[in-house]
Amino acid sequence: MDTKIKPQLNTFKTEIFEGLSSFPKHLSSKYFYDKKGDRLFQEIMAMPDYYLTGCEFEILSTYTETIGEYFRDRENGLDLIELGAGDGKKTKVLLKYMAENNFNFVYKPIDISENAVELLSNNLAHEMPTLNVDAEVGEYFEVLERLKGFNKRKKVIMVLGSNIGNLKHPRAIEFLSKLKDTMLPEDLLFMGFDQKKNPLTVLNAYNDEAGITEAFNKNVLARINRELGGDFDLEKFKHWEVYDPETGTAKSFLVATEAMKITIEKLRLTVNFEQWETIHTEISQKYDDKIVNWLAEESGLIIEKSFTDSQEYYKNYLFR
Ligand code: AVJ
Repeated sequence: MDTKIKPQLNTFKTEIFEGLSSFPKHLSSKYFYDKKGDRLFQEIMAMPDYYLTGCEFEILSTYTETIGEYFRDRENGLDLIELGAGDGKKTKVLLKYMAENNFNFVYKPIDISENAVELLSNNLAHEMPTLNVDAEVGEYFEVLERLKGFNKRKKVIMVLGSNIGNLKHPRAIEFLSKLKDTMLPEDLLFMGFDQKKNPLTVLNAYNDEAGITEAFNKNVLARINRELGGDFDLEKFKHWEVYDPETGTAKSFLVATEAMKITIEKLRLTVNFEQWETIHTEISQKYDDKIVNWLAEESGLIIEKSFTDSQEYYKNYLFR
């Protein structure tokens, strides 16, 4: 474990240093996810305003058999690799179908949060004790190389939750192209993309009154305080969400409500904030068929099929 944590800590330090020294300031949303962040994200997924989880759950529950049968290989079985598995709540619908219908498969959940991977492994060991699970901690671009080792039989790569939405289009294309490079002709990629819709519906998903999204957004500052000896006063930052219906990009910011000087001991860094200065923390991209077609084309992937929920808020695409 130690060897896995150290390089991650260094990336964390380097990226925080870089982001807070830039103008305008930015911090990556991948750093939301520690024990506290995972718990906040679970609360977000349970909020009615955060429609994404319910929509994808509906899709997976409605089309379980169709999706599952695309995955099946009767001869050699398959490896089911999930990037950003989180709590696995939605995936379990498919896992149960596969387990009950004699699929021969290994489930390999990968997540950037060590805490999430540990909780999911323990949960599956209890709930589905016969399931073959091989969990791992890692971030997307880091685990891509390792996927090439899975070419002994069919593999299905899953990325649910519209997690790809955290990447701007050029980076998404880079990610999809690299996934494609690990895929053999029989392999599949199953991915969730939140769709463009009433702008207010999107905005409300990232702007709850209870302040759960705010706390989630601020958790990156809390982590800097906890792990790097920072002295951010979280009360002095405001969560701000914008959604641009033309580009389909939802963007999160933390806005400094007064001028201040922050010190981060372990980075030997002081950061000055002007009043109303921003830190950009996350994008949550929304898509339509045209954009997904374009992303697929640019990455050399072919859309085999897509599935949507009854409100057409969300889509899961099957690529080969
Ligand atoms: C897990 C990246 C898909 O962007 O919708 C939820 C994270 N951020 N509320 C998203 C998130 C604020 C979420 N993803």
